[in-house]
Amino acid sequence: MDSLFERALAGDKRSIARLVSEVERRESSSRDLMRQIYPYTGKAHTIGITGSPGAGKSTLSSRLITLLRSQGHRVGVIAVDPSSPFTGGAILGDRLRMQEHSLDPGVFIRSMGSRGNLGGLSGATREAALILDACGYDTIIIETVGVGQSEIDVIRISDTVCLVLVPGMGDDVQIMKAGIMEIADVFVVNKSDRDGAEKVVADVRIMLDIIPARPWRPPVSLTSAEHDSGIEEFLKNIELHRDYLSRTEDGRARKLIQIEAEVEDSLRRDIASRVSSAWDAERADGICDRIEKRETDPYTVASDILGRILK
Ligand SMILES: Nc1nc2c(ncn2[C@@H]2O[C@H](COP(=O)(O)OP(=O)(O)O)[C@@H](O)[C@H]2O)c(=O)[nH]1
Ligand SMILES: [Mg+2]
Repeated sequence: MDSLFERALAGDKRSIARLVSEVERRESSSRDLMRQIYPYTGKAHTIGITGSPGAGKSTLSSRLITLLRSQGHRVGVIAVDPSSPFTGGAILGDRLRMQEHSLDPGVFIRSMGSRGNLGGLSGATREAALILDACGYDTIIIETVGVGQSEIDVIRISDTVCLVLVPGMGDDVQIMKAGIMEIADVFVVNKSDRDGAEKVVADVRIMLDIIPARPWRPPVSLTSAEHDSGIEEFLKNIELHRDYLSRTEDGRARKLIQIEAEVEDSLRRDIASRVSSAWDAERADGICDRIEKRETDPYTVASDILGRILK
């Protein structure tokens, strides 16, 4: 075991940060690291917090951290934000909102851009969460902007998915967005200090009555992260879901979804990197000129490359 890993396991934040940077770079060397780490994982409860930008995910996370810390938990936070490579602003916002926890040795916070990360959240975020799990953070919060594919991905890396809604944002649309109802384990209507929050709660409950009932009925929390209200009940709902998972087949099914995703992502990543290096070599060799002259064709070239990769 290398000493960096040893120091990280002992809780040294700088070493943990270096490990996370290593998986974030997505180099093939990180695979060996993950192999070493994996046996130490599987203990943490992972909470995914998703919802539109500005819904209050970071503010809520910060409140949750305070509460979890008061109960003696060690908390890891990974904030994923697709907008970060362009503006940097959102990440700065997340940092500021969670700043008060940055000196707490029992809290580890990391922002990650999701740029270029095939499969959105998967990959680097999962591996970062596994690192935090191995390093003794028993509760891990993954904050992700709910756009496009990422909210669907969040189920592949979280035990409990929390969907944050707010009044005045075209709520029906927020709720109806494909797949959202199905993946949320806990609903949170934040900004209860604003008009219309109760209406959103009622709308969510109506929606839950309409969709086919499942053994776990997602509870709906009403919070004002800004005014620190409703956070205890929100956390209680998360804990109810965690307990539900621990005593039912649904819990095992969720774990299997995550494991399948781990293998599949790793496989895809491996194949993708081999394809691109084989293709780069072929291209540098002038294969496109040969195709243009009709000496060969794209289909033969592709299957030749694949044949060589799989050999
Ligand atoms: N009025 C009100 N504003 C809030 C509440 N929670 C968060 N905010 C504000 O909403 C803005 C976005 O919050 P942030 O946590 O960064 O949202 P995120 O993009 O989902 O992470 C910030 O200006 C917060 O201060 C709340 O409960 N009520
Ligand atoms: Mg945020």
